[in-house]
Amino acid sequence: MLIEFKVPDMACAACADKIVTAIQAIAPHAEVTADPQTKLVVVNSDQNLEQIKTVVINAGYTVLTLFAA
Ligand SMILES: [Cu+2]
Repeated sequence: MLIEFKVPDMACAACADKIVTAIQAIAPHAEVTADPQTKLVVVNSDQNLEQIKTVVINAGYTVLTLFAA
């Protein structure tokens, strides 16, 4: 499943790393890209959308879901 969402408060590379690490903690095999410039996070994983959202929120960020398929 490909999930794309915006994280408007992802300000820098450290934020991006934190988000990627948080997602990979529950989905070790997920392909995750996080771009602080565009604020876009793309996750390719079998992990449930709500669980991915929850870990990003728990890491201290805001999640705006754009697309999941
Ligand atoms: Cu940052």
